[in-house]
Amino acid sequence: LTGTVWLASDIHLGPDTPKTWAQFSAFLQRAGNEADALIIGGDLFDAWVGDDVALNTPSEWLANVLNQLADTGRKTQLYIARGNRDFLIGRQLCNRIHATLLPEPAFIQTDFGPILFTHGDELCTDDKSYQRFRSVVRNHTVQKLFFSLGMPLRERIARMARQRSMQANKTKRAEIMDVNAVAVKDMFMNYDIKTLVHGHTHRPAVRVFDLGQSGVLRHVVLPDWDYDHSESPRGGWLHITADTLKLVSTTNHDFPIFERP
Ligand code: OKV
Ligand code: MN
Repeated sequence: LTGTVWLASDIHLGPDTPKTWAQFSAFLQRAGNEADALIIGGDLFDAWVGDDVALNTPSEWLANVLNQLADTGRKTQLYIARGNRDFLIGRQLCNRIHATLLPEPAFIQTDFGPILFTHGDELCTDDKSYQRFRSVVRNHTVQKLFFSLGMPLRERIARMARQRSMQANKTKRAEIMDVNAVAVKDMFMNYDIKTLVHGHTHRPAVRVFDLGQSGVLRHVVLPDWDYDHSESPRGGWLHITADTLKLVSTTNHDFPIFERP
């Protein structure tokens, strides 16, 4: 990708997130005008039970979202990655919004240099119960079974899964829900990269590790968006050009900023 690349993740849109949508909608408008490429790094939607359900009978809020994403996709190169919530996103949605589906992880060639992007949930290896859930719902056979069910049943299963997960998260310690340091280090080593970007943990940061002769490692964590349920409304994105890699906040510029060199 050449030029200005914007990267945002964990917007968590749903039927009850009008304020978050308003913020993200304004962001999409800007991205269409100011960015050459926009990457949505997973969890655009807080729940996703299949492209067929969403696209055949979209509710009013979703129709709005899809139309504006499609507008953005016509103006600027749009890429989308699956997250841990909307992991059932497929080609139908991508075609509808003029987006390219990213693999996981995704190698992204930018003017700043090569970047490895992954949503981030597979790096949370300390959360054993989540990793169990993940391997079940990502299983091909289980997904085929899920897709064979009608929309009302899929919605009911999804609602139950969300309720159970909310209960489980109440008793989990915060450290467990962060990325595992070894998993992050393995990612840098195995893919031989200097810049790793992920979202998911809702702990925005740009961490720079000085390797001396070998340069620096950059570990970027994207912020989540929440203007509807949080007492500290927030959102933001990663701005990438040839000489800049910085987190930009929708509300205040309270993120650490690093520019080259
Ligand atoms: C997404 C998460 C709910 C976390 C279910 C097979 C199976 C897919 C599914 C159901 C849930 C996605 C699709 C949702 C993520 C949750 C709760 C916790 C931590 C099956 C294939 F096995 F039941 F048949 N699902 N939905 N969670 O509501 O979008 O990521 S979801
Ligand atoms: Mn996530």
